[in-house]
Amino acid sequence: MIKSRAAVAFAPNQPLQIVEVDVAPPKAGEVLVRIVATGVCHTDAYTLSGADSEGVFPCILGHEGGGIVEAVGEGVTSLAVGDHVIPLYTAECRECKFCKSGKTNLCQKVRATQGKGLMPDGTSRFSYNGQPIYHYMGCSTFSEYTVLPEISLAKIPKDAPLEKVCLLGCGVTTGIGAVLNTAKVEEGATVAIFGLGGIGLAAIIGAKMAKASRIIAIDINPEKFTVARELGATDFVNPKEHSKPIQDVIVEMTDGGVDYSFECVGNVDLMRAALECCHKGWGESVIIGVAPAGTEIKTRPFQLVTGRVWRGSAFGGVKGRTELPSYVEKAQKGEIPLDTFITHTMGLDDINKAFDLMHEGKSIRSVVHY
Ligand code: NAD
Ligand code: AHE
Ligand code: ZN
Ligand code: ZN
Repeated sequence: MIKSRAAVAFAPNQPLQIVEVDVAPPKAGEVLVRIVATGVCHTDAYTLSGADSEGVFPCILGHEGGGIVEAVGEGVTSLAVGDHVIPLYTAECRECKFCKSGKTNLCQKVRATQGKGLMPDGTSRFSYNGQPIYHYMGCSTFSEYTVLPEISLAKIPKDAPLEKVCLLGCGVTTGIGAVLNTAKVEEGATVAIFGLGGIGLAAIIGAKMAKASRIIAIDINPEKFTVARELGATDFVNPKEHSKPIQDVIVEMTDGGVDYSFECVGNVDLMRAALECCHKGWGESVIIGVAPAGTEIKTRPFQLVTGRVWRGSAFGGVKGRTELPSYVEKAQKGEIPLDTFITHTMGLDDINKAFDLMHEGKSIRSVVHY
């Protein structure tokens, strides 16, 4: 057992408590990682709010980290002590039906236990005062030390700054990947992006990389438009400034609708708007936002009959162990401006501030340094 400082979510809707937890050594196929830095994603806030059907408490949240391998369990071959890694909430075993399909990044090897807040053997490596604490999304990066399956870690070059490339563990990769892998936006296409947080702004980068001709940035917080413009958005729409449905506004702006749209908020009404602002015959809408348990999407089936397509994207369709190193390389070359996303940094003791800033609409990403 080692001691680790961690921000524990003891119950939904309560501030995280910074305590010293016990971390058990990695079992076979597992790796102990010292987290150097972690971003705070809206999904952490979503689970903390109690709206996540898979949310279990007490748990250690966090899934956007960067760290260094501290110890490896029996049989671990692809990683060694000292390697730099990014935890993956979407594992890549390379041998399950999903990994072998060539059609998805959604490896299922450890997904069932991960969704229950447990390691693949059905137990937790974390405890506090002798009581087990649940893992989260297979990552739990809000603990200085965490244990993950070997297949849930992407090895990255040692010269990549962990306090920046941690953002590639979720938000930035998700937004870029949704545009390039899921939608496969082509040169000259028109794109609408709903929600300009870490995910939506990264989707703008993806759209720019794909050479989209028009990138329409939509948010109810106009303060987000400055960075959106910096990253390449061409048009800016605040739904609060329009009396008609926002899909109608976008359809009028684009001679019938956009080629691609991305919902990066997690609001089912906005998901409908994002679908319905797509062009008849071919427009495709990608749902990235995570909506609360119990909510459902709706539209007239006619929208789909007349050629619009509704898709979803998890972690941008990216296979983490294989593809994440190339994202790190792009960030290293300056092709992915991670600094633009990091509006705040703080120590673990101040992690609750990161949630406040997110809810107040003041941050893009807060990065916690251990
Ligand atoms: P964020 O809080 O940083 O950003 C959300 C943005 O949406 C804010 O700028 C906010 O002002 C805007 N917004 C809120 N309501 C709006 C509305 N009605 N119309 C337009 N804009 C609105 O969040 P984030 O970290 O960027 O995450 C966005 C969503 O993506 C969340 O639901 C998160 O859970 C989800 N997510 C999904 C994946 C995935 O793999 N599918 C990965 C990461 C995050
Ligand atoms: N437990 C949640 C699942 C939410 C969800 O869809 N998560 C995304 C990643 S969000 C990262 O910020 C995802 O990868 N989904 C695919 C998967 O296998 O979970 C709920 O709502 O039930
Ligand atoms: Zn996330
Ligand atoms: Zn797999």
